[in-house]
Order: sequence, then structure tokens, then C-alpha cells
Amino acid sequence: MSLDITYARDLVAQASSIVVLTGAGVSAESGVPTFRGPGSLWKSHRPEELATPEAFARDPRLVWEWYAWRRSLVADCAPNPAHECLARLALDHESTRLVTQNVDGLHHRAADSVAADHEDPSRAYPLEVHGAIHRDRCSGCDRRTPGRNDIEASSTDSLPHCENCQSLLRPDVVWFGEALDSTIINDSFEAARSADLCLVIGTSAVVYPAASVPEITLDSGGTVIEVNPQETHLSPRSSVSLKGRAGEVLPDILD
Ligand code: BJW
Ligand code: ZN
Repeated sequence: MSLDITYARDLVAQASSIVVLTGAGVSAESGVPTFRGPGSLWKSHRPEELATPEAFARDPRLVWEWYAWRRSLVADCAPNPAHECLARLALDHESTRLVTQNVDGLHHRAADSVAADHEDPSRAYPLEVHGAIHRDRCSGCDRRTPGRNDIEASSTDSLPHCENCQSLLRPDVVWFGEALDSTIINDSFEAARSADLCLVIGTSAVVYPAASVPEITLDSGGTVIEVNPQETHLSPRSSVSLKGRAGEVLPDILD
């Protein structure tokens, strides 16, 4: 076992309160594409060009086509050992809070399967700071409803509309320039402030305000463990930066 892994295991064992920030990389081994870097293009569009209210206003059919594709892709994916380890950590370690930027619902599904029927899985449900891809939100009255997996996005006419006010529905996710749910992001910041350890798993940590989570723990005197195959701007500020895949590294430090 490497010295870094041993050190990371010690930090986890000694921590009294842990906050975990995850990003797209934690779901990469489940087959969900990341946003930046190799494999992130969809039909030659960059995700950053589609995940905006301006893109939806300009071409809702194109944006829905992308989200419909991603919704059905995620429905066919399963949680991987990284999601499962983090769910176990949250269930076993009372003062652990999971915060995810992911909209894929895989942390939620891992919590349900790890807790099975003898534990309360909700302790391992993450704060989903960027929303959930499987929910719709009305662009008129804001009503949230479960999303369908069979969105027909080949023409504007077939896009889904609200049963309440007939406005166009959109995926219930947070796009660039949109405010995050204030309760969810404030709870995340509070968890970061009271944590003596922040695990940062599979995120480039460039998108704010979510990227403030490890910064808040550091500013409050805590430490950071990063798990990512690539160097990020957070690596030099981390006590341990484990360069590897989440599904392989996390079982080594958490189980
Ligand atoms: C592996 C791996 C393996 C691979 N194992 N690892 C402060 C400073 C500068 C800018 C701003 C600021 N505050 C706000 C801004 C603007 C903007 C922003 O942050 N821009 C920066 C990019 C410059 N932020 C916003 O606009 C936010 N809104 C806001 O601030 O509103 C203010 C407001 C207030 C009041 C009224 C109105 C407005 C909103 C941000 C919303 C982001 N939304 C998205 C899309 C969500 C929906 C969807 O999924 O479609 O969220 S963008 C996209 O990026 C998505 C992600 O959650 C997010 C983060 O990406 P993530 O997870 O880090 O993925 P990647 O691909 O970048 O990285 C993956 C990593 O995994 C890589 O490092 C790999 O190496 C690694 N990896 N395989 C472990 N197996
Ligand atoms: Zn409506």
C-alpha cells in the first residue's frame, strides 16, 4: 500500500466530520460522460454551450435532444464502487455529508442499494447542488414533476409542456448563470465549514459556487483529500492528491 493511501486512510479515520464533493468523474466508470476533456463532446457541441438558459431560449429542441439522450443513457447506467463506498461512508459515519454536482442520481441509487431494507438510506442521499436530470421543471410556473424517459425531441412541437400552465418544460438542472437552490448550497457550505476533512472526488473544481466547498473547509482549518487521475488547481492545496480512478482508489481508502 502506498504512503499516500495510508496517509489518506489515517485522515479519514481521525476525522470527526467529513464533507464529500463529487463531480462527473465519480460517474465516469459507470459510463456517464464528463463535461470537460476527452469524450465530452456531443454531436460536436461543447456541454458548456448547451447548459445555458440562452441555448434553451434559442433552440429548445436541440437542448432537449441532448438531455433526452443523457436521460436515457443515465437510466441504463448503474452506480459503481465509488458511489457505493461513499454511501457506506455516509451511513457508517454519522457526521458525513455528500454534496454532488452530478445530476445523474447515481449516489441516490447507491444509497438505496447499500442500505437495502435494514437502514435509512436518506442519510446517504447527497445534496444535489445542480439539480436532477430525471425531473422536469416548468419554465412558466416552476412546478417540478418526474421527467419522462421517452421525450420526443425530433421537432419543437413534440417537446413536453406543463399540465398546469401549458408552458414548455425543461430539465430540473442548474445552467450557467442561474442561481442554485439557496437552501441546498447553504447547507453544503455549512457542512464544508464544520468539516475537518473534505474529500474531493472526480471534479475539475472550476464551476462556482460548488467549487467553494473545499475552499471553505480549507479556510476553516480543515484538510482536503483529492481523488482524480488529472492534476487540478486544487491539487497543490490538498494534503493528499491521489492520482487515480475513483472506483479503484476509494475502496482502498474507505473500506
Ligand atoms: C475522474 C475519473 C475517474 C475522470 N475517477 N476522476 C466565481 C468565479 C468565476 C465564475 C463564477 C463564479 N461564480 C459563478 C461563476 C459563473 C459560473 C462558473 O462557475 N463559471 C466557471 C466555469 C468559470 N457559475 C454559474 O453560472 C453558476 N451560477 C451562479 O453562480 O449563479 C449566480 C446567480 C446568483 C443569483 C441569481 C442568478 C445567478 C451555475 C453553475 C451551473 C453549472 N451547471 C452544470 C450543468 C448542470 C446540468 C447538466 O448536467 O447538464 O453543471 S455545468 C457542468 O459543470 C455541470 C457540472 O456539475 C459542473 C462541474 O463539472 P465537473 O463535475 O467538475 O466535471 P468536469 O468534466 O469538469 O471534470 C471531471 C473530472 O473528473 C476531471 O477532472 C477528470 O480528470 C476527472 N475524472 N475520470 C475520478 N474515473
Ligand atoms: Zn407550468
